[in-house]
Amino acid sequence: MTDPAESTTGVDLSANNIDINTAAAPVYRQMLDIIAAVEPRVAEATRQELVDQRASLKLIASENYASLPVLMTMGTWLSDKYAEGTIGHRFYAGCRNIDTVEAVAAEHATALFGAEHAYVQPHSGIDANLVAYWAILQHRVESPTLERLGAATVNDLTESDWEDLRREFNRQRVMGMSLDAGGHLTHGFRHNISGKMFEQHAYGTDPTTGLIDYDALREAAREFKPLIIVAGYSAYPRRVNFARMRDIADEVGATLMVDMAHFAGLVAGKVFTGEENPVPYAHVVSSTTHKSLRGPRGGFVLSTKDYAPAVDKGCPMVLGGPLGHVMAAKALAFAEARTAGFQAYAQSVADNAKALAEGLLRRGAQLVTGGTDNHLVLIDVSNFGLTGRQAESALLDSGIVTNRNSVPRDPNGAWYTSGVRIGTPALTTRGFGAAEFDTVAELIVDVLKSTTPTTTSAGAASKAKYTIADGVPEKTMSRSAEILDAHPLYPGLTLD
Ligand code: DSN
Repeated sequence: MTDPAESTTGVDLSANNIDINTAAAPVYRQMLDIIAAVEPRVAEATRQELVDQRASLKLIASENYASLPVLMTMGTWLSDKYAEGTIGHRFYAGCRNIDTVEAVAAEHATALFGAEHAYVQPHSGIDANLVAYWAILQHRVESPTLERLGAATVNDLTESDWEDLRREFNRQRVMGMSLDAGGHLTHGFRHNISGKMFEQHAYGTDPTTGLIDYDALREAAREFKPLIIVAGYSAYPRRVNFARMRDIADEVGATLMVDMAHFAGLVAGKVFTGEENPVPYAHVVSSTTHKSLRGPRGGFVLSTKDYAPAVDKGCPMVLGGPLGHVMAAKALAFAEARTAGFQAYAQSVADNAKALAEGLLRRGAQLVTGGTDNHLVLIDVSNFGLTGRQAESALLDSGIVTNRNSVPRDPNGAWYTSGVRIGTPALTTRGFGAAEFDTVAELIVDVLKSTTPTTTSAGAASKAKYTIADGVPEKTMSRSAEILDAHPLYPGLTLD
């Protein structure tokens, strides 16, 4: 179980000798009054969001609750400053305070992850991946091309040299995990610019075990010869061996890029160590700050020294001006993640996911890969006769917030899907332990067993419509309220 002193704020309250949640209550009440004076609907939606988050079982694997100090740090005038460029090398005057917060955030990030370099400007995970891709392209393609053409910088290129360089960029290849195996759109898929920048080859998982088949991946990489191999996922419920991924990348001359957005908190919290820690093995690591890492909404990139100069060109190469207030909040989140309390939290996230998986399996749910050893579980809801969309909606009707997700070789495609993805980071922050997650498993299975697809006019089962047995949503919400009330979110923060 997470230490209660840290369970809902992320900071050691006793060390600060202050109850941050209670101290923040009048501040937030005044803040909402001030916002309401300009646009009451925004103030009301902000207040209601807290009410909603407090009252629901938040099980979206990519969400969490940041500490109040992290949230507060985002609401300052650091937002008002332009600071394109890097620390001490800006395109605008007057950036000394932005330099300070960016340097502090980078210092904490490098120490936390043991990285050679950290770039904390990306605004999101997609942005972090774009920075990483362009850094790899600059390092691996642009620099050698400039050298071959005898140019010191791109400014020295003639028009026909430019044509050469563009052709070099255009024929690059990337390998990423397939979407239905749990990969992410930004790993070379067509709904993201990465799918238009690169020729992509997806690697899947073994049809029997559901696990990454490293031998098959090696064979495919030998054949495809990618410039970049991307490891990382958003819906794969298992750990990855990054030493093996690096070995494959080295064999085929690829750069290993790891997108650790989902599991950064487990790396920071030393749950993923040795060959499961991507940082010593990847050339470039991208991430978000707001998922299991429990920081503000944003991204960052870690890299080896070799890639650092190219990574630092992120803004203005592919990013808008850095968000000073968010970099400041990232600094706080990284500092929080360096505490022993965060390590205990991260371990609980993984332990709770196991308890949730066991509770689901015991009650007849079918899980992709048969379980989990990270922070998420993927239920294949087809054995309840449902699509992922129906399951997601029925659970939401019952106060359980999840999201539908494809399962490997999903017959229902990416819109309806056959899966529901469930994660433990947020409710672990509220202090849920194994017993509470077992109750969560019971509630989920009750709802799924009580839901039936509606029959269409043609007599077939609808993929979207459903009915839930009378009283089940109400009963579920009342059971949830008992455990949620026992683990309040930001206790002491009263807004009425
Ligand atoms: N939206 C994130 C997730 O839910 O996994 C990734 O983009």
